[in-house]
Amino acid sequence: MADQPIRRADGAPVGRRTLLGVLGAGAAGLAAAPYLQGGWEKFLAAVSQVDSTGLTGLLPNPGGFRYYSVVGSVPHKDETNYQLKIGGLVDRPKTYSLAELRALPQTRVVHDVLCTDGWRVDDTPFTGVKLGDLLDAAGVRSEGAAVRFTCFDGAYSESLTLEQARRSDVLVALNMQDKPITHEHGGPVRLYVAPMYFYKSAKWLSGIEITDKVVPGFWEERGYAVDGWLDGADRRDDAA
Ligand SMILES: Nc1nc2c(c(=O)[nH]1)N[C@H]1C(S)=C(S)[C@@H](COP(=O)(O)O)O[C@H]1N2
Ligand SMILES: [Mo]
Repeated sequence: MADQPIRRADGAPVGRRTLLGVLGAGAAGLAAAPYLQGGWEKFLAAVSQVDSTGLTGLLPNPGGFRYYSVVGSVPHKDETNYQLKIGGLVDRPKTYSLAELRALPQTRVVHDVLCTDGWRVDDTPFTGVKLGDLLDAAGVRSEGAAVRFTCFDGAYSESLTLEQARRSDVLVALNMQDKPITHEHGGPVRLYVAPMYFYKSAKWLSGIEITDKVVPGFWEERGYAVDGWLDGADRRDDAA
């Protein structure tokens, strides 16, 4: 399985060159600057987004995951200042603290994680609140048809149809690999969409808005499929 070429959900092979292409000329400046300005995290973020030389593969890569961020630095949040806002076409908009999310029933989903860039981490457990439970609590209005996700990095966004969002393997995740999600991996709270490519799993989740149609997310505005379903055996589509 691991030696098969990874294809984008629309069938096109995806590689670092695709990212380079969509990032365009602005990426060249980004590659050099953050390292000089200091901060290993910034350097990793920049390199992992723009490197086409294979250098990324030589960087520390604990557990097989790569660190991705479309911005150079992201504020740290924890139980003292984290907030998740649910609004849009709902009867009961609500802002959750981390403690409130932790107090809700937790679901553990174990699935293979696949990035369109070609790396994968098999059998990765994520634990958190079913997105469907939060939607039920908010009371989605009849005009609601899709969900838009926003992030406290101030840049990334994602989307799902309401039907996709209500699947039992779509989580507002608090734990990854049975530990609280680290800042690098999008903590304290990230989305986890198990049956889709990992770009759908927005890190640093801060907003869930019910909309009347799908609003394409950050990468989707740059050519990625809105429906990010994994293919064939990788999808292991056993959840309703
Ligand atoms: N906020 C935010 N979420 C994001 C991204 C990002 O750059 N910013 N990258 C996406 C992509 S393409 C992947 S593969 C995964 C990477 O998650 P990781 O950094 O925890 O490995 O996060 C997804 N969610
Ligand atoms: Mo990705």
